[in-house]
Amino acid sequence: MSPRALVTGVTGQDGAYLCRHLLDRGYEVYGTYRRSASRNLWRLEELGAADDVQLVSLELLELTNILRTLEMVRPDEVYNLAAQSFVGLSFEQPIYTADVNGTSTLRILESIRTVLPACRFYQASTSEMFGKVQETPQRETTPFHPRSPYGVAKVSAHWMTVNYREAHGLFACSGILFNHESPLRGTEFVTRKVTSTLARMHASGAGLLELGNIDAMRDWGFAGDYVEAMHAMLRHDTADDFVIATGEAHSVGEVVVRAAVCLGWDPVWEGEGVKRRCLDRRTGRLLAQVNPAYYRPAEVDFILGDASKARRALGWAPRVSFEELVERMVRADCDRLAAGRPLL
Ligand code: NDP
Ligand code: GDR
Repeated sequence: MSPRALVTGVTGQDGAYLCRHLLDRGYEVYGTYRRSASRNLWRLEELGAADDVQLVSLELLELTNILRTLEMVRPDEVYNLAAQSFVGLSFEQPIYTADVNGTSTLRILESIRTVLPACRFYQASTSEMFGKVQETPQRETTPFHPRSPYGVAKVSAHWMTVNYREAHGLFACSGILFNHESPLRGTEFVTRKVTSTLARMHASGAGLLELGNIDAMRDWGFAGDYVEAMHAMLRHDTADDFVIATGEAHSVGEVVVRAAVCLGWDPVWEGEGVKRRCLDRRTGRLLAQVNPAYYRPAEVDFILGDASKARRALGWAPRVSFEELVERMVRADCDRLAAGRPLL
């Protein structure tokens, strides 16, 4: 019999890549979506997985929805990817974010304990838990200091996952993933905001990219590589927590430069502080500028992960470089525009 997986947040970036990965390995895949939101299946469609995933409507805030879904699907593995995942928005909607990202993980763990205690559980934890970093690079033992309601909620979900493993013996893993991007990334996140805006500016000859903190440094990998690590954690002989990262950091300003180069521009950042602007040296065209409206009330300045435990125990390593990642994203946005498709 095929193994059966339940993936929450199947309409998101990681949900789509993980479903593709599991389907390719013979899994029967059930994906949850919110009935209250429009059913945006474009990511699953781009990966050719929309017809093969069995969709189940599930609201994470409703305990009985979770219990009923577990009883109906009876999965061998649950991947909890659903979340209010935009850090910036969590400052505006902290209570909702705490409930969806924090307490909902507890709802799922408690439901698994009650209905299906042998089921394996993956929690989508994050480098945002390190926030104001206590050491560099960050590893599984680095203390947390989250800098946003999003990060605080994810710390709570992480410790609940550890607690259900220790207290109730659940096979529960927490994957501490650093930023991972792809052509399927939402346009509210900075990498895709850069590639979609610059691609549109390139095609139309008009427009301007406005950004907040261009000095923020992130350890950026490719989402397709990272979902392989999620699966490997649940296939490992013991439940554990793992940092997943590339070990290389780049600034937001570098993402702009790399994307602009892919589009044939010769970009350079100039000026100071909020007056910083990125120009095309050849034509003098203004490509990007800083707009303090995009600054966050508290920022994560620099994060860098050490994934050596995952490399040793799971045999996992990233394959796509930063340069190739940005290039793939720019190319995908240009192709969508050329085909007259919207940049979703
Ligand atoms: P996305 O924002 O692309 O996807 C989030 C998913 O969660 C969407 O399917 C969304 O549904 C769903 N969702 C949101 N709120 C609810 C709710 N109340 N009930 C049910 N479903 C809901 O995120 P990613 O795919 O990028 O990330 C996946 C997970 O990994 C998230 O938990 C994120 O916090 C975490 N993470 C992501 C990293 C990254 O760099 N991408 C790094 C580390 C952790 P809808 O489409 O209806 O909005
Ligand atoms: P992050 O990703 O907060 O790291 O969370 P995001 O792409 O939103 O921001 C990265 C950095 O870029 C700076 N920045 C901007 N960010 C956005 N979105 N828009 C801008 O205009 C802009 N200008 C500068 C931000 O201040 C920040 O420093 C992502 C999410 O996927 C989380 O769910 C996940 O947990 C973490 O990555 C790891």
